Amino acid sequence: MNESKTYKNYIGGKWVESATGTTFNSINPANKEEILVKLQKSDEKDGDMAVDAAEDAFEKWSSMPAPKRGEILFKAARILEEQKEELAKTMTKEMGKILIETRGDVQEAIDIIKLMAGEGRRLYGHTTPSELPNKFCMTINLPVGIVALITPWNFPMAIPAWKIAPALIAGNTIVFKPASDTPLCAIKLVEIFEKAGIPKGVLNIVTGSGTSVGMPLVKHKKIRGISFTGSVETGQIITKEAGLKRVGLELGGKNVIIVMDDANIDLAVDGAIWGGFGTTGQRCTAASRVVVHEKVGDKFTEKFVERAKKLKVGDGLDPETEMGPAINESQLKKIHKYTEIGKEEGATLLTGGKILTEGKFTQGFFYEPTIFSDVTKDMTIAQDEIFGPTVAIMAAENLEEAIHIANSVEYGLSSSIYTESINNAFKAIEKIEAGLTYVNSSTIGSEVHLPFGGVKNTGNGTREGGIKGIEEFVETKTAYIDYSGRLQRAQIDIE
Ligand code: UN1
Repeated sequence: MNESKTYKNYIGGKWVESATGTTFNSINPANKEEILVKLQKSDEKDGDMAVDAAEDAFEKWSSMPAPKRGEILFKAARILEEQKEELAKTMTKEMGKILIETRGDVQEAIDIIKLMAGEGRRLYGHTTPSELPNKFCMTINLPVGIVALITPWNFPMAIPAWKIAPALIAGNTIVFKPASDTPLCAIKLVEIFEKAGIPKGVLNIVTGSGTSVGMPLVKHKKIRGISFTGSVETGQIITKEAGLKRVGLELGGKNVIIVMDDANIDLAVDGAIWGGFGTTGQRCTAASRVVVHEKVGDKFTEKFVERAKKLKVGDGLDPETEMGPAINESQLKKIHKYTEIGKEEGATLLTGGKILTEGKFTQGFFYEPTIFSDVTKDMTIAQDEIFGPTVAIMAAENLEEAIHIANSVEYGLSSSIYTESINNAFKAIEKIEAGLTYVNSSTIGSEVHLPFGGVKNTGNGTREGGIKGIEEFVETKTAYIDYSGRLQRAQIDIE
């Protein structure tokens, strides 16, 4: 990779420098000395320019038949497929997660783009009988307008694609503001859409911080919709600042795995390792709590800790590595702060709990896979989203208590239960307060054609993925067509 390369914003079909004339670095979290590229440090003016470009492009794009828009999406998916390996490597360098996971991230982007491309031939509205004769009633889906998409660093291509693809197929034009930790992946995605033939101004990207460029977009009068994935705090600010714009939020999680006494313990351990330490625990769907039936607590804990101790931490590009670094220094410090809090509050640290600083770890943001036991539901480590490789084990006497613990948090994104009992499984599906419940698999690994999102403080009710994922980006128009040739008054001329 060319280390000195500077990437520009993409506005109105042109790669342009920021009005600020300044740049920032994207670095490798496995080696902070390695500057990957430089990006534009944009501000409000750049955002305004991007909004104007999106406005200019709107009429033409929204008038293009949706199946035709779909063709461009299909082409983008094909280019992504061709470049999958290269993109995965770039992503591992920029974000840190291991190669099999970054390949999965690119694949998730491919899948959602294909799904939404196909939606171009559906975008179903509905028809329904009228209460009056010779009258036809239907709904159609129209675009919201210019939308701002603000995305996180943990899924640098998949999450932007979850938002870009449905927004495009529905006929919206976009200003995309990616996370400052992974702007290169975002630029690569936009380059692919450019190659696929997206008309100028339809998809614009501005890189820079949330405060300098994200927030002005949130407040911008011409923006009609905002889709944001990130922290609860930022989600709350967006809700306040967005006024009456349509807002889609996908915020934090404090996801639980329940392990029942009849569970296949080895399978549950596999799930807890994958859910707790995959992506270094930096997923909103990470399994940061495991509630174990007291009858199998010791057995599960022993096996889980043994496996966690063996996990190979390192640079995600090394095929031997099983867990990469944290994204940046402040995240690393935050993870460690929670270890200190866990100890202070009386939880038992079973393994991990240290920042790795020796040898190959000196240049990166590495942390040990960390497990606490004797955690009670009100402890800070059982409540707060840590976004790191830290798992809290809690004990429960029975399913009712396990579900009560599961629901004792402000979040409600993902959840899982390991059990061989169909009764336990269905009770958990019904009673756990979460947008997703997995049975006999971990809390992570949603598929793009099903809805994704959560309850409580995890969001505001919108869902991404699947057919529901389009709802965030369409306005429903209701149309009545009266072919009676006379005045027919609803509710009045009904005899
Ligand atoms: C996220 O962490 O924000 O199910 C999304 C999963 C992934 C998506 C995670 N497909 O874990």
